[in-house]
Amino acid sequence: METENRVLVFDVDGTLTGPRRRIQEDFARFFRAIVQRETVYLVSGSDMPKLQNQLPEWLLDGVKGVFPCSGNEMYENGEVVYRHDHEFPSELKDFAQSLIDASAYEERLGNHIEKRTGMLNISVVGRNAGPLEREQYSEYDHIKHERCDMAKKISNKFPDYDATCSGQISIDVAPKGFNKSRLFDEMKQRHPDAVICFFGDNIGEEGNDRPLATALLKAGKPHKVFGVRDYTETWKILEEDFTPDFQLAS
Ligand code: M1P
Repeated sequence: METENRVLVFDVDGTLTGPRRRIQEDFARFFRAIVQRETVYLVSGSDMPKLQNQLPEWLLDGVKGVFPCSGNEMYENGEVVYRHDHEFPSELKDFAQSLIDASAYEERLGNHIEKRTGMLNISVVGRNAGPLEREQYSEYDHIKHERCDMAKKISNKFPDYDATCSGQISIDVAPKGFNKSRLFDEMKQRHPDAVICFFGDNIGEEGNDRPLATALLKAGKPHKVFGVRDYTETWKILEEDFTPDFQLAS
């Protein structure tokens, strides 16, 4: 299969970078060749300012398109192509706040409910947490499963919304369908005959990469989904399987 007949879509946090961390220099150097050779798109729960902190300009401008806010925004060559926003009911925000208030986790660092295009990001420790505070909350969450419990409560109480516990410290909430699966239609329109290869670290049941992974696997084409643990695994797969003469198995 010709390389121009495949499209590579990458999640960012946990797939190309550490959670909310800048891309590693050595991986960025390697990844540059992929961006130059392949048709590459990025998708992230984060908004554009966060992505600009994590990724160099050449990468954001060099890929075919960037889909921040779980695909509720699209950028091409640094310009906005679309924004699909949503007005969230105050009952939902109040309920999220009540869950935050009820948490036994003591440290609260501010910015607990962040409005992004078409989604809310909710965090008990708060988005102002630095790397150490993130690690500490993440350890607590691994033991208590607090985020997934909160996500289930939100989804149960507001059945028109999905709550996913991806990332390290937060939950994303969006109306049903306002998720990364939006990319599937966009890719089909732009590259109708291409095989789409998606790399994400959160393809599990509650993960925010799941809707796109499911859409691809249901489509009946030889699309590929690569669930990765971190960027080093993404790197390994790209090195091993995406050499210039790599043939996608059908
Ligand atoms: O891309 C995964 C997640 O990355 C961040 O999560 P956290 O801050 O919890 O590590 C957020 O941008 C989140 O929206 C996103 O889904």
